[in-house]
Amino acid sequence: MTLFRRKPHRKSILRRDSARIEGETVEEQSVALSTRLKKAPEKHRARASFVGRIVGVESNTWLVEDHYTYHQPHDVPFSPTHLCITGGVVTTDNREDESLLAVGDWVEIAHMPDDERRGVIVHVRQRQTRLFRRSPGEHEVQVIAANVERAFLVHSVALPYFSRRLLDRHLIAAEQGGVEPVIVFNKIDLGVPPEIDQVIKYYRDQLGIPICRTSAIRGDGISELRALMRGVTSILIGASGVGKSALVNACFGISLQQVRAISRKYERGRHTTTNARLFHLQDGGELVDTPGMREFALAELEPEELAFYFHDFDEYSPECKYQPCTHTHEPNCAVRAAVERGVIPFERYESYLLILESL
Ligand SMILES: Nc1nc2c(ncn2[C@@H]2O[C@H](COP(=O)(O)OP(=O)(O)OP(=O)(O)O)[C@@H](O)[C@H]2O)c(=O)[nH]1
Ligand SMILES: [Mg+2]
Ligand SMILES: [Zn+2]
Repeated sequence: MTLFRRKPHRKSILRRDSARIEGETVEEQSVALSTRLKKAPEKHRARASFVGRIVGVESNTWLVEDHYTYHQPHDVPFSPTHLCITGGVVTTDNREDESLLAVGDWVEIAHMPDDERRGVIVHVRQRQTRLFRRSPGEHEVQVIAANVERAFLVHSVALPYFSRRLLDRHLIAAEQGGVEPVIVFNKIDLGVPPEIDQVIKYYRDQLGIPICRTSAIRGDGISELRALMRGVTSILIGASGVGKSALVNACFGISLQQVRAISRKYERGRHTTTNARLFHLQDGGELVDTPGMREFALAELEPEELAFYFHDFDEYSPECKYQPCTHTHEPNCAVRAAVERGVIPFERYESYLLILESL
């Protein structure tokens, strides 16, 4: 898979988070601290007493499993966690314009003096991969999860309706973040309409994306899904109501996550899961369940880069008369010709145009 190369990160960027340290005046202390830290970030990091991984979040508290506990074999899906906050100033090895913290991050933590189970996040380590989108109504890049290797892009046959456009966005986000995609087509017990089946097959046959057909209720495809989860950190993403949490429960064989019927009136999910949460699989590997995301606005993407993520265009785009070609209005565009011949489905090209317009 060709991955888009991004600009190198600036090391140890300082960030001030909403929770400020106490002091005479908050601003004064904060400014003084950052000035000091800019000169000696190592000193700041030296405060940390252990390393851990963020496995969940509850209001403003991050749930962190320490390195040692994290790497123990897991008979149960979760271990006791440290309740951590950000103590005013945090250094990070990641980009400044994206979420400071996300489930899956490896962080360095200082214990609270009076309580072993509480800590302050001092530093965020470099993310190896990150699944991100543009947060709704804001400009910040929202990291949905960090350091995940495989993303299950969950879509359902119906209830809610299957959206090819959302799938196309998911695929781009996975590639941008360096995460391997697997399409999970859930609720097959409801019957698979041939036209949707056709669409799904296109992604497997033309783009080589693995597909898992599942029914969380009946159990179809669950062992296949579990095999794909073994030994890696995976994440489930998809619109609310497609059955992500039901799949978590089916994979673990216990009721771990709350599952709720979709709204009859709107045929949409009810946003049952509210925060991302990481669980340990018994036979190795971790799985992150996430809240439903109906909107998936792409971030860090320039309009002229978009076509590179449509790999079914790859065969044709070198033949376009104008280079670079946006495949919209240019004469003698080989991609548009392929769409007219029907070798690239019109809906796929339409997805491209819609995303292009949104950028
Ligand atoms: N028929 C059928 N229903 C399913 C299947 N999987 C999940 N459901 C139902 O779909 C509804 C929503 O399931 P959830 O697991 O809560 O969906 P979710 O994707 O986690 O939704 P959010 O947490 O809101 O993002 C529930 O009523 C489930 O019982 C399936 O394979 N077949
Ligand atoms: Mg859920
Ligand atoms: Zn073209």
